[in-house]
Amino acid sequence: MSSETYAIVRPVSRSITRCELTHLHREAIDLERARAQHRIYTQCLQEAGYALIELAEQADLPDAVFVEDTAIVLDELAIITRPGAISRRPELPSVAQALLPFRTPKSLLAPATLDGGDVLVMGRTLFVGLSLRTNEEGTRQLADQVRPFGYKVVPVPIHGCLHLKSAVSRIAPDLVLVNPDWLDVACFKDYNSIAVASDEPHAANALPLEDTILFPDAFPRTAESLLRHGLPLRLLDMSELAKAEGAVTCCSIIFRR
Ligand code: CIR
Repeated sequence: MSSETYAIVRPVSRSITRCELTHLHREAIDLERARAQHRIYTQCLQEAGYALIELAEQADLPDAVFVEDTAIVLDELAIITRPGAISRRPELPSVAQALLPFRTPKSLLAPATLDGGDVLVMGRTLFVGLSLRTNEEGTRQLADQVRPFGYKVVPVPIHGCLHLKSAVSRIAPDLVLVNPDWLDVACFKDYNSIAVASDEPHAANALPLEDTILFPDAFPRTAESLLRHGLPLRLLDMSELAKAEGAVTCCSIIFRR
């Protein structure tokens, strides 16, 4: 447990039914169910010992629950992103405000675009997905901001999914969970990796907490494989947020004081 670890979260907006969708067809989202699922998610963060910073609901910003996309917070600095979806840019000021007591947030300038879901931090290496949301200029500006602190940025082209972290996520310091169909796994050759079950392409997004890994209950074969590797899982029903193309990393920004 670490009392010095924070998690920024935001309730599900009542307008989530109008969320951005890129690779999924629109399906009815049950707002109350989405909110109940999100409450359990935030409870898990609290149980892990993280201090919650709960932003106000942004009723008219459909995707505002997916705070991950709005900021990259490292030990030394925070960067407010410039999301590729214009509808998401009004989410930024409240996140920047919440970060002010901890970091002086830097920003990215047009024509850069970058979503937090495209940034996978593995120690001092930041893998950045080149996606429909994040462009090369976003990657370049991020690299310029973090280089003075000893971080290296590695661009990773992705295809078939929304964000880099739809295709790969960190489940332990030297271990990633990956969908090899959506990126070139050679980019992660310096790490151990576990592939998602071939019939569960959306299973590569997991969120490691202090003593457990948050993982959607929709992917039983991948979950079984993770358990076989001795990894502790906390299974969550994320069905409603998944219809908005969200998953477990998207709903929080976790950082140390
Ligand atoms: C969007 O398309 O922006 C939202 N509907 C989903 C964002 C999910 N965020 C994430 O994976 N980091």
